[in-house]
Amino acid sequence: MLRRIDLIGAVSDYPARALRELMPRAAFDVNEALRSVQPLIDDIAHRGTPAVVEIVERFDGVHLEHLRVPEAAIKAAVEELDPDLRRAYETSIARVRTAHEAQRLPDTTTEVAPGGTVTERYLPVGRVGLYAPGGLAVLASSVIMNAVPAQIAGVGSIALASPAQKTNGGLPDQGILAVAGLLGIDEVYAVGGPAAVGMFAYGTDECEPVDMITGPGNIYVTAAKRAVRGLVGIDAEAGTTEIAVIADAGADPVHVAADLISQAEHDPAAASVLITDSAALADAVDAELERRAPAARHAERILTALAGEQSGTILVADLDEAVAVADAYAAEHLEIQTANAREVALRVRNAGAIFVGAYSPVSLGDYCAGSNHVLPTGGCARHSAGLSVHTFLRAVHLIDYSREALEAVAVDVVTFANSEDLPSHGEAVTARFEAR
Ligand code: HSO
Ligand code: ZN
Repeated sequence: MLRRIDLIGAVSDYPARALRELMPRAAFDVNEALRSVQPLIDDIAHRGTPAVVEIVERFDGVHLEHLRVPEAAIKAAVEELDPDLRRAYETSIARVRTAHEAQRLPDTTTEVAPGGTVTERYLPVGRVGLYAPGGLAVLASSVIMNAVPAQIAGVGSIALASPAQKTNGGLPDQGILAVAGLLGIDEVYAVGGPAAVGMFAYGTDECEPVDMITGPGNIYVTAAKRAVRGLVGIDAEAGTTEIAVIADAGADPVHVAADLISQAEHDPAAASVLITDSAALADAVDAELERRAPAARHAERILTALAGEQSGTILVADLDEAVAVADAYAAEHLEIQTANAREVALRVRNAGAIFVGAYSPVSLGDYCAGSNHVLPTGGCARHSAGLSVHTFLRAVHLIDYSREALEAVAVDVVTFANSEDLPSHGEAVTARFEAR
């Protein structure tokens, strides 16, 4: 079922880059998408609301009288919530809040020299635009994962945009509206795709511009975020979902197969990767995939994803090689289904999030673990982390030196400045100590 890549005993033969290139991964060409997206963004920058309305009409087939969703519609979505679904939403919100509260950072002041301090002050971004996709992926859970860290960081103004749904009278999806209501977000726009990104970045007469845009989306949303980056901050570029599983001979093939299928369910381009030192386990997982995948509700998508070049089984000699491969792949989600799973997990350097042992599947993290599910894809876990309270904070230094503290270090500033042929820098210090 999964194609096999045999690296048994050979992992350390490859230099880092060559090993990375052996990993199953599909090309993701954001710049190509940018060519069609840039004109839309430019149009919104110039014409504002009428451009947004036209783009929404063209791509989502909905004519909007107003971009903003009436607050009554958000209240109604909460009131109409099925009680079981409401409990699930509330469990998710509560756990994500609990886990993310721990990410808050206190301001810290360090005395660098007598009378000279540097204070690290964490300031929240002023206004954030959150994007929640529609299409294949109307994911209310992603609203929770974006909004809760922003709220805990202290972001004062949070707006949400999600595509107008023909099936919901031109409003965004009911689940998205209900979650917004439960989170206390009342500024919601029925705008999707690149139009939402353009609206947030440039602002229109109906929507104040934001300072930062976060939230997942398809390749066109990602391209739009790339187009406005710099004017506003953005979170990491989100690609298609990935799961990698390190499993040994003792792993349960049913768990492994079910988890590989769970993320393949997102998208025909999703990646499901098994890393194992046991050919018997690989065979058993394949057999289980053959059994389960065709019976799944989204069988077609899943089978396409599993058969794609981005998915596969990587055979290795032992767990050391498995960890080296996992580091080279740098999965968005990495599961460890081995003996001493926690010990193995602690050896991994590169992954968006690591799920330890038999009872921590990725889908727990997608909803109710408390962890964040907005994670780096496409190997970006080598240099980036998932969404967190830190995403919405800026560390600002406060520099506070007394006269004596400055005088004590003046000679070094002058010497350093002169060495860079910038003597006025030094004079800005010495001018303070000259007799006048
Ligand atoms: N696995 C997705 C998030 C998600 N799954 C939302 C279900 N709903 C990317 O981490
Ligand atoms: Zn998922």
